[in-house]
Amino acid sequence: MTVQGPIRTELAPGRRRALLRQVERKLLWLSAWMIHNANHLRPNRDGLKVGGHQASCASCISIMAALYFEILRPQDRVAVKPHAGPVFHAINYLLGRQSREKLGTLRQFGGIQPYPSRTKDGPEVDFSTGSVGLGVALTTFGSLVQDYVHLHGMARPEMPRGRHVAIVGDAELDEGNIYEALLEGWKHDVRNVWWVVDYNRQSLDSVVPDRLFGRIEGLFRDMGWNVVTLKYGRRLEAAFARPGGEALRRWIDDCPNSLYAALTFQGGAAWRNALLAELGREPGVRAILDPLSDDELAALMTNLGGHDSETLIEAFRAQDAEGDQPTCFIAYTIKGMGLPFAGHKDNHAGLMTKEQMESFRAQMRIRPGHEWDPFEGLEATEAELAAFLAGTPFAATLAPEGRRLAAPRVQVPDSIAPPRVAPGRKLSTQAAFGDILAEIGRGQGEAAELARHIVTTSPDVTVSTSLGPWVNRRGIFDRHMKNDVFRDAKLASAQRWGMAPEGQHVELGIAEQNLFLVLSALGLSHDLYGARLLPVGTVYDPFVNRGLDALIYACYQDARFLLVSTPSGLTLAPEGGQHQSVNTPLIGIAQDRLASYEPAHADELAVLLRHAFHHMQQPDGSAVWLRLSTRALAQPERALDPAAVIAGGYWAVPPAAGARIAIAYQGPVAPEAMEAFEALRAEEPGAGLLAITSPDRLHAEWLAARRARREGRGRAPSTIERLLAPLAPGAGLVSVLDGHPAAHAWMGAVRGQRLVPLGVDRFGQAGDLPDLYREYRLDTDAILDACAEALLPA
Ligand SMILES: Cc1ncc(C[n+]2csc(CCOP(=O)(O)OP(=O)(O)O)c2C)c(N)n1
Ligand SMILES: [Mg+2]
Repeated sequence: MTVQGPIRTELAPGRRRALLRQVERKLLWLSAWMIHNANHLRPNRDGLKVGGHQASCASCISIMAALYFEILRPQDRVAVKPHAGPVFHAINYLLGRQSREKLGTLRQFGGIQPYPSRTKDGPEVDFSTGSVGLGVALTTFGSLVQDYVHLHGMARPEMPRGRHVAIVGDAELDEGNIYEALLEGWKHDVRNVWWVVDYNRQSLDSVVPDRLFGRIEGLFRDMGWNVVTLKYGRRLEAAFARPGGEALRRWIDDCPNSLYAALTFQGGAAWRNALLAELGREPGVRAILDPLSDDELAALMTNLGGHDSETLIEAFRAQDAEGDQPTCFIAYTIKGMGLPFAGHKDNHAGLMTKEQMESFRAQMRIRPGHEWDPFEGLEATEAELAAFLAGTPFAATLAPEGRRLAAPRVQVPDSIAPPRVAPGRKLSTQAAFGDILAEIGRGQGEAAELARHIVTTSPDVTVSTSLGPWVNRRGIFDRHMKNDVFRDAKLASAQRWGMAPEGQHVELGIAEQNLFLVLSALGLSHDLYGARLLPVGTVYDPFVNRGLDALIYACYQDARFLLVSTPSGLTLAPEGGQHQSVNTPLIGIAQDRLASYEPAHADELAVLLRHAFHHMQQPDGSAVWLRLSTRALAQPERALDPAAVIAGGYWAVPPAAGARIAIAYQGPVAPEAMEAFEALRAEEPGAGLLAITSPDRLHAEWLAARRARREGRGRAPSTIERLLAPLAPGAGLVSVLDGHPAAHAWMGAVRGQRLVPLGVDRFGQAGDLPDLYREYRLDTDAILDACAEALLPA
């Protein structure tokens, strides 16, 4: 059942506030009940604690209620702090966008995820959250991409720019990626971003230090943000205005966070003791405190800005009127507000006991059996509450298709030609990438539409990853026109770096997490802003690791982009061990929703680039990753089967039926493999040479085929099974790549053949390729030694 769409009627502002407070009560109840239900009302079959965060939810009820029911408009996009997921789902339930049945499935298989998930929780989730800090930063880049779409004339005419709002846990501000994003946002003059900090001064383990926020506030201001601090609610402000009130304010201002939290937990009597002990002789103070019951005193002392809907709404509205300057609201709150463990430092994962839940139920006036009823226990009539909900701006429909927009696909030419290489000239995959993209950048013929929708981005390695010629053709994106000073002064440079709103390259500072967050935002543009972009991000392969959590996060959200990581592996020879990537092929295999490739030659690269632009637009597609190199190789003349390159491998030289041995290579070690193969063939004429373009795709298809067979959904062999079938059952297979050998080692299990995997399993070091290939056993001799080993009788 969903809440029925009610009839719109106008409500007086005062009445709306009263109804909002009732809705807050409902959100507090529903979020706590969802978590309670998950923990206590379902059979526990494995003895594991289910968990949940009732205190984190309670902390931000008023903030979220004020935003969703008064401030947000349909075009706004929100990242909800991970542990407030249940509040978010309860809000959608009240708005008729979430079903009652689903609310009961929190943390259950197939049910609502603990932390809001775009891919699993449906179209209401704008940004997934969970790994703290990333969702917050993503709002900045989402806003930038929204501007990009508008400035390129790709936005829907009827859809205005929305604000990007993050509801932020205060501990999230310890994550470094937040500051990287702040700095990058400042450079790009990002607008329309609000971060609302649920400042409960508690994280998971403890109460946070008192002086921290002064520092953080200063940082925001330095980055051009407005900072609005909402420390006290209306009732406390009223008390401060009375005689003795200033002393009370001073006392609270000076009260250490941990003492304040402890008194909150202890309640009214403890507040009175503490206040009287320190302020009892201050004129006027007793007149404020004495008339209040313990409960009233506790309510007064916890009347913080983040729990006072009028304070919140007034501040949001005032900021709204100011314009589009990025704004950080620091809303003071109490973790667990309204629940028995309010303020307790250990409450992060605390759950109400069954007894506590029963008394909470009584307090909320919920009858047994009516726990999920949307209006149960509230004073207002159902009709009035329904009218209130219908009157919230956010309840309006964003687009006919809902909050997840549809964008037409971009036409990709049937094939993309590899660069022409003069006979005898060698070419690296990185150079070929630059050439192909530059050619697309001419925007000629069939590639015109493709060229318009590509957006490139790079963390300060634009030129060194070969994007320069593309950028020269398509320009750098900036919200404002900025001339290229060098060009204007007629100083020679290969790069033309004028910036303009119509530019198609987003130049980033060096922080790799920002790269992946920008790719996330660009790669969700079709869903969020209704315009399909084809993002291409370049980075040095070893530094994928530096942004890895943000890359995983992008994939988790099903963002669609092309990652080009180059140069890679030992081929960065003179750069030494910190620049030579080893583990990236394994990341490529392990990462879901990311199809990873390492071509050796330019013709393969051209096939894969075309595939990437196509694949990232398919409903069942994914992001694509190409691992490239600066090692120039002689280019073969041949007709390639694109499907084989895309599937992950093909026989460069097919083996004879029943062959005893084959060599498999991946990427820029192709010449060593080919040379070893020629020597091997002299003795083993039936030997085969296998070109691997993607151990990831081969492995994924192998698993999928086995799954299909197990489940009776067809018996077709996977590509790797087909490829290895001609070899003798006990054949030897030597595999080699410039990366960790485990990327290939699994192939021995496909048909039980004897695989000797060569690759790099230790830190690299500076050198030239002959030295390094010898040291790390990737050279021709090592491959031949491995062949001998593979041919030894078992
Ligand atoms: C990157 C990352 N590190 C650690 C965690 C585990 N964790 C979840 S919540 C949390 C503390 C959250 O505190 P805060 O952001 O203040 O949220 P609130 O107090 O509102 O619950 C931690 C450490 C996580 N989810 N993500
Ligand atoms: Mg906190």
